[in-house]
Amino acid sequence: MNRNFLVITALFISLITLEVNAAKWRECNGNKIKWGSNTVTMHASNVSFVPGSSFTSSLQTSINRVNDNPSKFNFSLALGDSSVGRNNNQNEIWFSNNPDILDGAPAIALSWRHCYWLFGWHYGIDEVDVVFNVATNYTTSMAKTSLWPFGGPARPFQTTAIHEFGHALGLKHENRWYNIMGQDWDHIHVNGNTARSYLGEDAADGSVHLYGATTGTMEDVSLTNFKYQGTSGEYSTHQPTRMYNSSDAVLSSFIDEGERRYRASKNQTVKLELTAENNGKSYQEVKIAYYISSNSTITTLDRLIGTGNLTLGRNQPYTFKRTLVIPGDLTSGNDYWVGAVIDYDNALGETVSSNNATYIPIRIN
Ligand SMILES: [Ca+2]
Ligand SMILES: [Ca+2]
Ligand SMILES: [Ca+2]
Ligand SMILES: [Ca+2]
Ligand SMILES: [Zn+2]
Repeated sequence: MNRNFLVITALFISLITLEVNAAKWRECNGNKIKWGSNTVTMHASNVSFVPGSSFTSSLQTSINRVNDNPSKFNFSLALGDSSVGRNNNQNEIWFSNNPDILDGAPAIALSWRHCYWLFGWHYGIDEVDVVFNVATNYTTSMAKTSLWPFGGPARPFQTTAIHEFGHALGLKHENRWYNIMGQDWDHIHVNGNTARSYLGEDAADGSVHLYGATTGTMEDVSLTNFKYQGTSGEYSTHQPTRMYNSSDAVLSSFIDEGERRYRASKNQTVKLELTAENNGKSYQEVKIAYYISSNSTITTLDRLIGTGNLTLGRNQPYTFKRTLVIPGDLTSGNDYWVGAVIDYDNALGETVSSNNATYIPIRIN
């Protein structure tokens, strides 16, 4: 085959790969539309976000989670704004019941941008307002029993806020992978009884595409028991990861306290499915260990049933299956949790280590 043709083909493929390995943003004649500064202040309404209230602390947590990104960009949050409005040259956050703003949405990020040519291209984000709908049943609780993805009654405020601040950072909706810029409320981490909101690998990668990698240190790998399901318009939809038999058939199961619990037998060879993410700056080769636990909190003190290695670039979440054998000395009829801890040997200095373990519930036949 012609040598030049091969080179051109390789270049073409690498360009395509770059395109698919990315979150989505707006462009102006090929330039990514973003803030002109790497630090942007959001001003919270003093009526909607009373200092000391649970929504105010939840808002600060959401900002912090977005700031757990490996790019140069950070938001800062200023409380006590006594006057908020659209297109007033201030970035603001408030709760509203105004259908002209929300059009039925649970929340919206309104952004004003410029893109024009005047002896060169001029482009950027000028203002973003994030408005939450007072009619949405938000909760600031991260207790599983409160939250939609675990059978609870309310939508997690933090996941929706992180999604909107993702827009404020410059990201558009993304429906190709498990990611916060799709359906936000089941983009979540859980270990034990408390869930945790987070930005996630794809949006972290998007932040670096827009603003460049931080010159400081930001490394973070994580596990979650959610994965990509499909698309709903511009949004990705997500579902819990599952347990399979050795032939990749999903094990029989039932819903137990809002989560799917799989039926497994002693000595059965099963496949545990989880999603691993690299939310940090650098490519990582990390160790992972698999455990069986008599409660839903997986730690390195639980019973070890396997170890392995993962290589994780920062691009998209990696959903994988791992073959494990259910121990023969478990008690029939009892509930257990099969889980994993990524970086169990703590070899990696991480910004966040509370997102390294997760589980899938089982009951022994
Ligand atoms: Ca204001
Ligand atoms: Ca404003
Ligand atoms: Ca445990
Ligand atoms: Ca971590
Ligand atoms: Zn959105």
